[in-house]
Amino acid sequence: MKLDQATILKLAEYLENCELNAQDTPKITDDHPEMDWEDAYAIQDEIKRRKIARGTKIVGLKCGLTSYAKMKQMGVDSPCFGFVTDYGSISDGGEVKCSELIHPKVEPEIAFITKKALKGPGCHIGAVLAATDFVMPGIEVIDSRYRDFKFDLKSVIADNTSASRFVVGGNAIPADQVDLRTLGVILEKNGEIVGLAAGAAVLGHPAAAVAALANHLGARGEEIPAGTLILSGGVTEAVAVKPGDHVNLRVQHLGSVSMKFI
Ligand code: OOG
Ligand code: MG
Repeated sequence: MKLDQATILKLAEYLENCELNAQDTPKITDDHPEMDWEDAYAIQDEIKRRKIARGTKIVGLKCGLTSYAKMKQMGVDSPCFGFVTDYGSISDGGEVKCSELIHPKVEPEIAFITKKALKGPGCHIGAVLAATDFVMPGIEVIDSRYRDFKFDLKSVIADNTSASRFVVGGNAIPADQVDLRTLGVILEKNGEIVGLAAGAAVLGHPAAAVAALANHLGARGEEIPAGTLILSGGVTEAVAVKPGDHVNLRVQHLGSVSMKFI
């Protein structure tokens, strides 16, 4: 760790307030270039602690920057991990208030729900599939607190990987009943196709993203508990949305899920 505890607490409070007040900021590494990976996750952990202390429930975990399309769009070269909250959970077909957000974008994702705990190191696709209860389609709304979505990996990890809102729905299908690599994914905005891909866009197999999360947590002495919702990461580039937009995601065999922006 390169930052002292007081700086970690201060940056967590600052970034969380940016989220809660829908206020953007230059990336935090501009003022703290010495920040390391441990500092970045320590800031994210402190944001989580603040939320829990205020009564917020953590309702799932997320993998980010797991597809080449996303890494290329954001100019980074490795995945990151974060969490999603109760107030971020939107019902299928539900509304997202843009006034609460800075510059929202949507991403099509495959969501996993576990039935057994997963713990790294050495977690692999097979272990993930064996521990998965079912998979579902999900749309994640990301809303980086950084001005114009300009960040580096450490800044975005500290900012809970741009997590904001999400919806899951459609059909809950056991993971062994579909080939998650060839699963077709179609993202539509206002009836037009804005993203097209197959599951393999996520690290060759979406379960590899969940394995990477388990290995990341394992290195910190933590695990993915049974019954956890995990967003495995945007399959295509993220697409900007504004009030009035309607977004629908269709995933082969898994049905569809949608949200409206007001
Ligand atoms: C970081 C979050 C990325 C995903 O699915 O790739 C993410 C960002 O692009 O702002 O959630
Ligand atoms: Mg995402």
